[in-house]
Amino acid sequence: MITRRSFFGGAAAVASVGLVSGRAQAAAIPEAPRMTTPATQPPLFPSSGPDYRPVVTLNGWSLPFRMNGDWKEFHLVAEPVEREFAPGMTARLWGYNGQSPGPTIEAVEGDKVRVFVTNKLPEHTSIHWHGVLLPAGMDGVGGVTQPHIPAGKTYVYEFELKESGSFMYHPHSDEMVQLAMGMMGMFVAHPRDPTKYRVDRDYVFVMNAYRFDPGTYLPKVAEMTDFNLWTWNSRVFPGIDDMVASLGDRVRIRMANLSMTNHPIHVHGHHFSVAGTDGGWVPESARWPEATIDVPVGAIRAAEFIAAYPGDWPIHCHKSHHTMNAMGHDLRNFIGAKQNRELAKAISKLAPGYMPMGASGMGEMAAHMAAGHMPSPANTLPMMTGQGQFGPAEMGGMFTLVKIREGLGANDYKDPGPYKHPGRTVSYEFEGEIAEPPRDGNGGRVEPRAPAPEPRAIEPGTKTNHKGHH
Ligand SMILES: [Cu+2]
Repeated sequence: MITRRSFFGGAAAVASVGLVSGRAQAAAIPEAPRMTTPATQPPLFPSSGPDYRPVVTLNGWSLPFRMNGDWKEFHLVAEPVEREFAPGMTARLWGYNGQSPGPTIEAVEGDKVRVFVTNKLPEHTSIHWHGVLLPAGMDGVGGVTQPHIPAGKTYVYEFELKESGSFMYHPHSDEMVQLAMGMMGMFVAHPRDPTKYRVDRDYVFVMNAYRFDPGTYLPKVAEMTDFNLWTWNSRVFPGIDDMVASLGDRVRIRMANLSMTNHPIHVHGHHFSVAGTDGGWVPESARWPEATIDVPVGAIRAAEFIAAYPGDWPIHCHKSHHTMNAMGHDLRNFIGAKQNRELAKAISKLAPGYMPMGASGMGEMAAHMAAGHMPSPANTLPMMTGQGQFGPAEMGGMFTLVKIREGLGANDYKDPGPYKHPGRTVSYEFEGEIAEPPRDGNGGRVEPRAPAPEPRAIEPGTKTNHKGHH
C-alpha cells in the first residue's frame, strides 16, 4: 500500500504506472474505453459482482469496469471531444472518454469503488462526486480537498458506497468554464438488494445549457445568463433518442441538472412522482403525483411512473424557449407585419444569424427553412425543427418522446416507429356546416361602448388626492 501522501505528493508518484500497481495488481490501471458515437448504447449488464438492472443513458453509455480484488475499478479520461448535438451541428467540447457528457458510472451500494482520472485537458481539473457520501479527501474539490489534477497526470479516487441512489460527477476546478464546456456525467449506485426500488426501465440524463453564436463550433465559456442551446446529455431535439417502454412497465427517469436554471419537466399522458433525489430515496408515503417535475439547479429528480397508456408521449422542459434551438433567439415580433422574403435573404447575407420572424408566427419560418428558402449559418440548427408523422414538430432543445407499446421484450429499446393510433382516436377536421359562433351572447354584434372621458391636464403644482406620497 502506498500512502496518500506519496500518491498525491508529487509528479513522479502519479506519473508512474508501476507505483500504482503496488496496490492495484499487475495491470496497474484499467483500460479507458472511448465512445465515438452519440447513439444510445444498450444497458451494460454486470458481468461480475452483485446483480442489478442497469440504466440506459440517453445518447450515451455506461463505463465498463473491472474487479480488482474487492475493488470495482473505472478509468475516466478528461479530454477534448467532438459531440454532435443533432444532425447538422457538432460542437467542440471537453468531456470524458470521447463524449460529453462522460459515461455513466454504475456500481452497487456497499461496493468499494476506485476511479482513475487521467487529465488530457490543456488545464488542470478534478472530479467532484455530487451526492455521494465519502471521505472528505475524496470529494474532489481542487485546492480544498486535494491538489488540482495537473494536465497529463492521473489521480485516483477511492470510496465505499454507503447507499444507493442517483448521483453525478463533474469538475471542481475552473468550474464555470469546465461545465460550460460539457464536463459532467451520471453516477448511479444500485441497491444491494436487487428487488428494492426495482423498475423495468431506468433512464438517465443530465441537463446542460450552452451558448453558441451562429456558425461557431465552440461554446462561449464566460456566459452567465444568455444560454441558447438547452441539452439533455449534450443533445437537442431531434437528436435526443426516444425513451421506449412496454405497456405496464414501471419506468424511472433520472434527470440531473447542471445548467444554470431550473427545468420543469413535463410528461404527456401520464402522472409521475419523485422517487428519489441526489440526496436519496423518497419514501413511498411522501411521494405525490405530478404532471410536471421541476428539476432545480444542481439537483437530480428520479421520476417514476407506470407506462399505462400506449402512444408517443412528449416529455419536455416546459420553458418554451428551452424547446427551441439557438437560431434566432434575438427575433423581433413581426406577427401581423408584411415581410419580403428577398429582403430577408439579403439582410441575412449581411448579418449572419439574422432571422425574420414570420408575419403569422414562426411556424411559417420553420417551413421556409426546411424548404431551403431561408439561408442558415453553418453548423447551426434551425430554431424549430423535427418531423412527426402528421407534419413538422416545430420543437428543439429539451424535447423527446416516451414511446409506449404493448408487448415489447424486457430489453427491447429499439425505436418502435410512429404510434399507430387505433380507430377514430386522432383529432380530426370538422367537415359539417359552420354557423357563425355567437359572441357575447348577442350573435356576434359588438355594441358601441360609451365614449371614454376626455383626459384632463393637471397644472404643475396642483395638489392631488394621492395618499402615501412622500
Ligand atoms: Cu428548461
